[in-house]
Amino acid sequence: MHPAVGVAVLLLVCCLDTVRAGYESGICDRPQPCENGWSRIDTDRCAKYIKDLQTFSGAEDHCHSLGSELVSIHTAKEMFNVLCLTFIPFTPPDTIWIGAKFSRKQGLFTWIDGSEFSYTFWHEGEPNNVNGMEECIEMNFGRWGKWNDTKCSKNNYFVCAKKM
Ligand SMILES: [Ca+2]
Repeated sequence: MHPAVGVAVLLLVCCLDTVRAGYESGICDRPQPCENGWSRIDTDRCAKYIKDLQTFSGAEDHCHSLGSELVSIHTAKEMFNVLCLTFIPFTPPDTIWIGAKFSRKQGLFTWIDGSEFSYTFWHEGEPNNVNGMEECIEMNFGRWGKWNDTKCSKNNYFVCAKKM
């Protein structure tokens, strides 16, 4: 092997491990607080992880009762912040509702808070719309963070967000 290739491989292994170690332990331990148990996810929004099993519409209703909407995600940074709200090290992920739903009228996924749907973090092979029945998006599917389209009648935990 050419020495430069060996160094490149070593660097890759070292740095992937560093990222994984940070992800598994430290980086998620410092949420920026807002108030009353809400955490900052971007410059003008705070979010709250609700560990209550609800259908998509049940989760929507719960968020509305808190003056919020199911969370929308637009950047990798927001994605990471939402993931960290739900993250428990060395534990299999719980799937959670985020605020995206398929619009039959438009033929695409939209955020229910009306913001632009441009960023995605799909699990490999998703969205696959099994039996034409999967119109809501859950995250933490199989792997931390990853998105899956699924039946809106499923029960999941969820994350609400509001401007604060
Ligand atoms: Ca699916």
